[in-house]
Amino acid sequence: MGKFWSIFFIFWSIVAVVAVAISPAMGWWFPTAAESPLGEQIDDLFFLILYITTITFIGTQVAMGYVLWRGATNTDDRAEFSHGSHSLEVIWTIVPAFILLFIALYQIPVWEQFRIQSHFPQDAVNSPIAEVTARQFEWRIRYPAPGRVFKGKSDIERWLKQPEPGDLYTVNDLHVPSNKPVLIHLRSGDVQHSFFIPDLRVKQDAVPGMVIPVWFEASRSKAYEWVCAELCGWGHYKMKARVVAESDEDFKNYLHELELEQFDDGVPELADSSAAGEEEVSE
Ligand SMILES: [Cu+2]
Repeated sequence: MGKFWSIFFIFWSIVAVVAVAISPAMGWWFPTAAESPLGEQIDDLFFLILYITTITFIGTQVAMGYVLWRGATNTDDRAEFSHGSHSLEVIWTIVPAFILLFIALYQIPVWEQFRIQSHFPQDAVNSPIAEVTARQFEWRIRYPAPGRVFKGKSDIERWLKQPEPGDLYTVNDLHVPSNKPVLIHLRSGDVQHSFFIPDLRVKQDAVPGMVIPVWFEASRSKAYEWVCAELCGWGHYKMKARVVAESDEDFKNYLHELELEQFDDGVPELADSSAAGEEEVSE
């Protein structure tokens, strides 16, 4: 019976080790590969930590398997009574401490790019693509007027404080140029929400009272799923939107169409009205 349990536990630890080892190749961790340059670096960090924990896991499972097997087969051996080992305690405190310190230092460049404003791509910072306001239960988007050039930080702050007549508005459908860093200013109109584009590995809380710059870069031209990742009320599930990354030209065309739609005053074009007038005359 003792052997049964040792084989039982060793078997499942082998299954677990194999599952962990093949998981990156099988794509079990992420819905798709990261589709942004920074996202790729974030995934690399994830897999680095996965490899470290896998090696640790294999070590502990082998040790456990050995103890179980030895206990089941060497029935003559008596268990040794001990008060613990000082040097072992020191080793297994210092080794994980160094591993944690290594991870903390190694991830700094990625964290800097993602969160520290002075490390953001400056072109994106100087011409924010839009302001995004999360509210129960939708994402409101405000683009600066097409062609609007920001003259420095204070001009951007003024635009964020005070909407301008040429601004373009839309909901749940953020268009951005692909293959270059873009920046949005994120705010909340009510409670806490979270701006999350899973395929680009971008996630940032929208906090009431704060305007938070968020930058990202889509490597492909396609529509990305965009969701709220903070339980923000009964309609949280409805905050599913999309981010459309497209070529510069398509993006410009999109803004142009949005502009035509928004500033349509309902009066027929001049050409149409003259045609109607001619008809009247001929009657
Ligand atoms: Cu929300």
